[in-house]
Amino acid sequence: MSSTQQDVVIVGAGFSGMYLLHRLRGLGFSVQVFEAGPDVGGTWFWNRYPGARVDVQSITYSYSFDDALQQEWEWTERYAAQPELMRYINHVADRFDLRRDIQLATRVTAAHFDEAANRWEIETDRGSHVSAQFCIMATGCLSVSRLPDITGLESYQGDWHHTGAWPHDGVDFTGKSVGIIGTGSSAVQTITTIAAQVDQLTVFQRTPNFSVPAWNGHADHELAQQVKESYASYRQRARESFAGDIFDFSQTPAMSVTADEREAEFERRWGLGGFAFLVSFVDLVTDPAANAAAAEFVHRKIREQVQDPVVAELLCPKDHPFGTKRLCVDTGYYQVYNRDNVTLVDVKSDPIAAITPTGLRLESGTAYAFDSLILATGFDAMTGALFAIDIRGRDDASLQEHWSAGPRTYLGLQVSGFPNLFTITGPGSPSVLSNMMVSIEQHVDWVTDCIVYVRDHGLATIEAERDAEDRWVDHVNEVGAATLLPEANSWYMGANVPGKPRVFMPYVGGVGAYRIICDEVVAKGYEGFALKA
Ligand code: NA7
Repeated sequence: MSSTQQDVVIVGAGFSGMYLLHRLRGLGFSVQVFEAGPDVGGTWFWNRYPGARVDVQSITYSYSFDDALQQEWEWTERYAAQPELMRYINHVADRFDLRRDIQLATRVTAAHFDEAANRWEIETDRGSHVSAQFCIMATGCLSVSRLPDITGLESYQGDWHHTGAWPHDGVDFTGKSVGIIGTGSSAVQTITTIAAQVDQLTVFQRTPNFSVPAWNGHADHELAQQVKESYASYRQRARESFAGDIFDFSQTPAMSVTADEREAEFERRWGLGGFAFLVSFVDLVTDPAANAAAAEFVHRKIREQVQDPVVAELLCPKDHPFGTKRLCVDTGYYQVYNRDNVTLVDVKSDPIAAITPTGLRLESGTAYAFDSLILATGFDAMTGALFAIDIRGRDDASLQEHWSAGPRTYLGLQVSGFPNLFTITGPGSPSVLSNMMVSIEQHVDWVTDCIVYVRDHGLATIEAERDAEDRWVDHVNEVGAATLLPEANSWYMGANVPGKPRVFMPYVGGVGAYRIICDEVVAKGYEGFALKA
């Protein structure tokens, strides 16, 4: 049992934890990072399933904090694949000499606030104990993978893998029959990538998702050069935007233009690729008529691409409004179903009853056999990684109790009753609705400046006030309720985890507007936070 004193403990060495370490160390703080994985990278380390790729263009989905880094790094593809992201992450870790303060393969199990000492007492599964003034949860929003609540997995004789905890050395599916459960983003990327490799692929779909084309390809070096020449203003535009990305967010209501004009704009956006389609008009996720028009356009695209009309209909999402579950971004997903070796099975009308030694069985009794099973069944999003740690604040109260009816934060940054504890891209912040890199950098900068403020003013603690937290939670709910987003059974709503409170967790006010709010809070002397000497 080793015991040390630090200024700051950071939990997690993904994009957030790494940048936090870099900033805080540069400001003279002693910092210890704990990372559960055997290497840095967080979510990108684990999600190494076939075809794993970022859905935001890499010239935008990258660190902006160091100009030399962003000038020198060359992305090879428009949307970087996981191996390239890992090369980037490792390059950053080496370039900024981060590894010496990161203890790998060490899971933080508990973080308890000692009120008498105003310090966090942190325990790990390796028996180490650290006392720190500040504790920062850089634990990721999609970092706890979720196995489906289907019986019989332990009886399955083939090999099975969850996309979010993929074997480091990969899996060779050549010549194998493979079953995959799930049709979210991870499944869409996996299916598209392995379809040509496997002998037979059976896709078990409960809910079809809307997917738009990425039009991925080699990086456009001329464009990259242009961006680099004005990277500062490019990054600034992303920071001030709604989603932290550089695309033209339309201000036009969809129903204010003619049907032909609407069609032309949808078509143009479809051609641009990626999330640009989601903001073709200002009101796609607020006005039901606008939403229906977008859904109808995508349905038509699906029917055009899929030859078998029965399969095409099954692939058309009809049980939730367009854009209310995370939009998938694909490279030839729908066409995959034209292949002879790919079969789509609807497990909404005939649910999976059990996983069997050879495959799985549906409630109707229909059985499927396959050599390998892929579980693309998602994550306990946003709160899962925090609840995996026994976090206790004042009066020994646990975070889990405080959040029993859904997460409650002030600005997604702090929780009342938990002084000097911060969450990076926590619930109640734009996080998963945005380009995560922009939101991560904003939170890291805000938290770092806050810790400097506490130090420079000789303070002991900073803590969200209960009132401020209540008001923020109301605001997050109000903004969410003004959209169609709460209608879907999405992981944003906690709906994918049985028993999880049904609450719209991220803040949908936009990253630009949110940043202004956070900055104003600081300008008003950390309004809504109690500062104690
Ligand atoms: P998602 O988007 O949560 O997708 C999980 C999928 O697994 C989804 O299609 C689920 O269907 C399906 N699922 C889960 N449990 C079952 C059972 N029991 N039976 C059948 N199907 C099931 O996770 P992803 O990993 O794809 O993506 C997560 C995020 O990572 C993504 O949004 C991006 O932000 C990156 P359901 O919809 O619940 O009917």
